[in-house]
Amino acid sequence: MLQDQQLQAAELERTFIAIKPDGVQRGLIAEIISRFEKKGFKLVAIKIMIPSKDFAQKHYHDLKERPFFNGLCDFLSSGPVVAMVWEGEGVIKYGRKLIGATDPQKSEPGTIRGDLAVGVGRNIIHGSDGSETAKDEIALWFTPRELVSYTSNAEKWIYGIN
Ligand code: IDP
Ligand code: MG
Repeated sequence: MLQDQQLQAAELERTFIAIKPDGVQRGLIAEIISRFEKKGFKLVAIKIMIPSKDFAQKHYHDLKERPFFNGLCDFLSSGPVVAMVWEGEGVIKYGRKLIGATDPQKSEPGTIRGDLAVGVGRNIIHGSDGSETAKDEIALWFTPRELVSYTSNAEKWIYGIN
């Protein structure tokens, strides 16, 4: 059972999750949010926006040497994206588990990409891959005032605090 202080520290872990234009156009917003919400993670920021190509290039800057970089950035900026920050114990690593492998052909059934996507270039969702990227991506997509810190009534049932 986590003590109050540990819970506070755990709560501070945040990750950046985005539903890409294909997920939005395919009507999968609620389905994807629901998987994070039902797990017990807490939504602390959300907005819908169409990123510019320049913004997409910033988001994917780590991949700029890859042959698919240009097409990927064109795609991310081709329509509305739902940008979110989710909070919870282990949310960065477990969020990636919920999402599944990059190539939906290799994602396990039960994961978001495994259940809902087929092609690697249209894999519907993005999730930060580590604590540094999470920090950078949250700062790129959101201002500090857009991040809402609050206690959920469900937390004592999720973390076992009485
Ligand atoms: P991730 O989204 O699982 O973290 P990354 O390697 O960071 O995967 O790649 C970012 C995105 O670039 C992927 O989600 C996918 O949409 C796209 N991508 C990755 N590899 C390929 C590829 O081989 N061909 C086309 N698109 C790719
Ligand atoms: Mg990645």
